Parts: sequence; C-alpha cells; structure tokens
Amino acid sequence: MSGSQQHEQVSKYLSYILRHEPHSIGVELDSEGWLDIKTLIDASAAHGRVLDDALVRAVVETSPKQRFQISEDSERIRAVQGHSASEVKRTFQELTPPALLYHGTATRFVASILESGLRKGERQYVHLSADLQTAISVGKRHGTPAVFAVQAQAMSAQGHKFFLAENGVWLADQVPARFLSLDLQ
Ligand code: HQG
Repeated sequence: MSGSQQHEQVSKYLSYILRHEPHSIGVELDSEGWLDIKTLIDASAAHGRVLDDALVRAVVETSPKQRFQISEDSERIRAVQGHSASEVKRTFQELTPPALLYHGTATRFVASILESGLRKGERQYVHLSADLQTAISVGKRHGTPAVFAVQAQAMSAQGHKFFLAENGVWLADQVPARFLSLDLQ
C-alpha cells in the first residue's frame, strides 16, 4: 500500500471513530469532540487497529479537507465537523454567509430535496460548500453528482443561522426548498 493510500485509510477510520462511532472502540468524545490521542491509539490497538502517534499526526496535517484538529496542548484530536455522535455538541462560529453557497448531492436525491428541502439526516447539520468544485466532489461520493445553489444570505436575512467550521465547511440546521435552485452549470 502506498503512503497516501495508508493515509486515506487512516483518515476514513478516524472519521468513523471521531464523527460517528467512538463507542465501537469503547471511548467517549467530549462535547467539543475531543479525544486524547493516546487513548485513541490504545483503544484502537485493543480492537485490532494499529496506529501510532506519528501516523495520526501526519494524517491530520496532510488531510486535504482539514477534517481533523489537534488541540493546543497537542494531546487531543477531534473531527472538525460532520458529527453524528450525540455526545458531541460543538460550538461553531455563527456568521452571515455569502450570497450563495452550494450543496453537492446525487441526482437520485434531487426530486426529494426539491420537495422537502435539505435535511441533515444522520449528521447534526446540513453541510454546504463555498465553492462549486467542492460541492461537485461531495456529490460524487453519492453517485452522479447534482449541485444545488443555496440563497444563503436571503435565508440568513429571514433568521436562519449559519455556522462556519474551521475547515471552511458551512453548516445550517436545514435548507427549506424555497432557497434552493438546481445549479445547471
Ligand atoms: C442528501 C463530506 C433526500 C444529501 C463532505 C446528501 C461534507 C437528501 C445525503 C460532509 C435530503 C446525506 C457531509 C432530502 C439531504 N431528501 N436526500 N430531503 N436532504 N439529502 O454524507 O452533505 O469528505 O450525510 O444531499 O465534504 O454529502 O467526509 O452529507 O447527499 O462536508 O470529510 O442526503 O461530508 O466530508 O449525506 O456530506 P451525508 P454530505 P468528508
């Protein structure tokens, strides 16, 4: 396996543990999503996943989407956004968004989204991108991509809150269908 393949595999594993299923290795995240790195490594080893400190830190540093953060004291790790684990209730910076944000999805979800708006599903927020290219790549994860433009500033003016995660991902509770239009590029 190449170094970058190994990093991708570890990144997926860290996303699984730090966003969704910490209990699968018997650990708990704090409300800001942090987990002690040594605890992560020990608990992972006890469940058959061998990691080491340098590898974990290298994956954090090289993550193209800056999915993870290391704490200031250098001892803890967290996923920046994307959580479904209910013990995590991260505080994010609330900001007025740009006029337009984008949401990438798959074509098979388009009719349902046009009908009921964007819903957060398993995650704690709907995830929005500041640029079209990122939205297209998010959409490709699910199938043939389709991109919605979100009238974010109009939504904000009507009282909907927007949060900006440290890695540039925008978050909202939901997006009602009236603020969405299919971006036909
Ligand atoms: C869709 C990635 C039917 C929604 C990305 C999406 C992101 C609906 C799927 C982050 C719907 C949920 C999150 C409705 C929404 N009817 N389908 N009413 N409302 N959906 O994975 O946004 O690479 O939970 O369009 O960059 O794809 O993992 O959310 O297709 O920031 O770091 O339901 O994950 O980051 O899928 O991705 P997800 P997402 P990472």
